[in-house]
Amino acid sequence: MTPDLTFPQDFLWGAATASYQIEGAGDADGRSDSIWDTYARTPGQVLHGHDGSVACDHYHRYPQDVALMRELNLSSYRFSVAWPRVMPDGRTLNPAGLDFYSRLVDELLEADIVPWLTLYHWDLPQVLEDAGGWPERDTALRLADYAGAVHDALGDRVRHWTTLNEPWCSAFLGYAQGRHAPGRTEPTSALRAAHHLLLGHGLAVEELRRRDPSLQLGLTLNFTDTRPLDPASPRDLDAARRIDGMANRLFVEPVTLGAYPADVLEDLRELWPQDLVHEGDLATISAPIDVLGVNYYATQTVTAGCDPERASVAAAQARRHDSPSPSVGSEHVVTVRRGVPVSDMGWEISPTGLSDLLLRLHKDYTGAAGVRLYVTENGMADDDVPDANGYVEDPDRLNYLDHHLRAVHDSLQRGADVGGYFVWSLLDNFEWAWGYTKRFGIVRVDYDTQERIPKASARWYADVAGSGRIDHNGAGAPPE
Ligand code: PNW
Repeated sequence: MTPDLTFPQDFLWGAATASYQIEGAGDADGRSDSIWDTYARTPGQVLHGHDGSVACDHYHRYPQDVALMRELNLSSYRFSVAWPRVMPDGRTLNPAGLDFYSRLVDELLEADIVPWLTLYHWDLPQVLEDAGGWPERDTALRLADYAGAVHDALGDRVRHWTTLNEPWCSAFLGYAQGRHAPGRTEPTSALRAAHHLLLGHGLAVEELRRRDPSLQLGLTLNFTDTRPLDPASPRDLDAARRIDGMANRLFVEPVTLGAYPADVLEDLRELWPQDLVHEGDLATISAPIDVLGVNYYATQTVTAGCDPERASVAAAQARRHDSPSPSVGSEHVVTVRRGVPVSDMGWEISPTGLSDLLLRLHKDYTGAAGVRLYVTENGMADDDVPDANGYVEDPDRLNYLDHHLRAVHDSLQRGADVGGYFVWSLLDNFEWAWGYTKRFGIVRVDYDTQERIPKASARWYADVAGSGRIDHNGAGAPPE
């Protein structure tokens, strides 16, 4: 029999969402377009032409959604603020838009749920993209102003502030690969975007810290555990080093160590703009934080595609994806399928990747500085079929959550400082380029009626969140 796994008393049990993915109310109360409105309206970008104009209609249904969170025993809720609601022209405050978040925060506090606020989860006001977007340094300054304005309104009630969600996606999916808004395919602009996102994070931290030194501040990064296809091949080892460098270290190192990784700058030698980093930027980017948010979904296996067989895999993949690589400077590296179980996104499921990652981050980056790790996203897209009542049995998702929570517990026992876990996502929602075709929710949303129906995984998670422990209730064997 597997023993019960008990988590620390103060461990936060949460669920996460993001503004554009759930709110809808695209033009309510003075909101302007974000880059995702524009991108979704561009034919061929989002599957089936879906967009976020209605989504889960959370903007109007938030009291019901907070009641649901309470039923699920959540102790925290991670949400993001839509910049184009708060500053429709990118600069001037729109009190009507900001007020939505004030009402939401009050509702959460009333329900005894800790608000965990993210300032930027990808919905840049279109006007700021029209002025050049993240490749422009000024956008970083705008983020800091926006952070200050949101703090003026909510700082008396919100203690946990995340500046950015997954700047890797914003920079490289948005500006290099073009698979996310704003859909640009300009490798150098993507590098500029990456630096300015990080600079914006640092400036926002400074702005918030000035206002209230006691806030819990941080950012959320996405990490992919990256392995070489052939660990004996120097070229595959180099491929894994490069992808780990671009996806993981390019972001975590400037923030926690105050320097870009030297090997990555070397890989990017011909692309990295020499005028990009100004004196003092790295000091700003490495302004002390309290929290590092970790979004984790999958492992990936990479190869340099050197021998003919692998080169043909690479070519076939490139044809399938029909879009440039997000791995600027390492376009020759390809991800290969190992035949391990995958989610509905095709992402390789590996709970041990999460425990290894948390330990690595604690040891190499955050432990010594007393920065606490939180898993700010983890979850699984699953193509569940509802029964006649709309109820979904989702054993694969339930297993996924179970095994990843065990991995978190394991990392705690091995010394990592992990303060909480947020499942992605509370609700089925607008899954970016995939529209509504991928369902990550522990709660099913019927997009015709906007009815919310907790899935089996939500009931299971409510038990875990309520008791603070996982007991062995029939979940299957871990995939690895
Ligand atoms: C994250 N990739 O996105 C986001 O923070 C969420 O908004 C999103 O819904 C969730 O994960 C599930 O996708 C990612 O292609 C999107 O590597 C794409 C990638 C990674 C993360």
